[in-house]
Amino acid sequence: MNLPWVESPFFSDLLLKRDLTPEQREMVVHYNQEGFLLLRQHVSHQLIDRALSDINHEYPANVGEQPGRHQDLWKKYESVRDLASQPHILDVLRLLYEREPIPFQTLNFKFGTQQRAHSDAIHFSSIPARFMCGVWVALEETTANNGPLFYYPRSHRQKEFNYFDIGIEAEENYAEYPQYEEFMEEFMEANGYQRQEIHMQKGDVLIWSSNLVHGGMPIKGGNVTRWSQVTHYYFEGCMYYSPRMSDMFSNNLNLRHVINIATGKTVQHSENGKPIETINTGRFRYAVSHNFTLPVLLKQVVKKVIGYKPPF
Ligand SMILES: O=C(O)CCC(=O)C(=O)O
Ligand SMILES: [Fe+2]
Repeated sequence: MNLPWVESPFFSDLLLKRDLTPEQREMVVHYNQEGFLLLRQHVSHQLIDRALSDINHEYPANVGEQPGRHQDLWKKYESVRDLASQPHILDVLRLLYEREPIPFQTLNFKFGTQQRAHSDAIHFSSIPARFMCGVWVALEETTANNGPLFYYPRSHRQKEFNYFDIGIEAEENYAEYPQYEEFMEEFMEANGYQRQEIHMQKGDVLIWSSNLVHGGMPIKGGNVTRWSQVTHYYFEGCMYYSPRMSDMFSNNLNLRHVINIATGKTVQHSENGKPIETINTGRFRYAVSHNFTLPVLLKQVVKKVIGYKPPF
């Protein structure tokens, strides 16, 4: 199957063919079954303190004030980059996905996000599917008070729902997003998934698979911080796109410009390892097959951009 082996319906057979330590076996089985993996004390407190002192001034004093969230601070701070490319975490991801991991986006939060249930697969998907995951690092302890993470164990096995599935149109802003969140909440409830809240210590790491439904609990404790970093990862050898902004009906994918945080280099889209050229036409970045010629390329662009199919 063209899927990560930990997501394969043939996982049990594949597991027999792997030469793993008991600890590795436990990790991959848990990830396969539950869709997440908790690694306790996997990031040094020294690195976390360095990151906190770098980014502290980027945030307002109080919960609710903006900006509560910063995307891609890795471009500015080496400590954020280091958190996103921890060798030991990369090794665990290689074990789980058997492809080279690509950290491509960081989000740093001072306060709990209180985000409603969602799967990251609405924002980031790949072809072949599911070569994506989130890695959440606790930069301080999370408790019932400061808006800890929650997830629905085993929800990763569900279909990757997109806007088309629930009858709303692709969009660049977030106007329709609450409809998607409502759908996900209702779907979890109607299908018997149980929400679990997780409390973590500074230095603990949670890996969630691309389609695990998760979010942030309400902040109950008033003006309390919840410093955290999420890094989103892709894996080599895929096409990378954003379902939320793609027209899934006509298969017009909003391809992403992916930069590998660990190397600073742009990542080549590819079809099972064969390079795919892409053309940025504004809203959509079109894919052109790996064996294209100039006329084929022109034809594709003309057809996609003005909807006219040239007779050559
Ligand atoms: O930190 C949180 O509360 C949730 C973050 C999240 O869902 C994400 O970054 O994908
Ligand atoms: Fe998320």
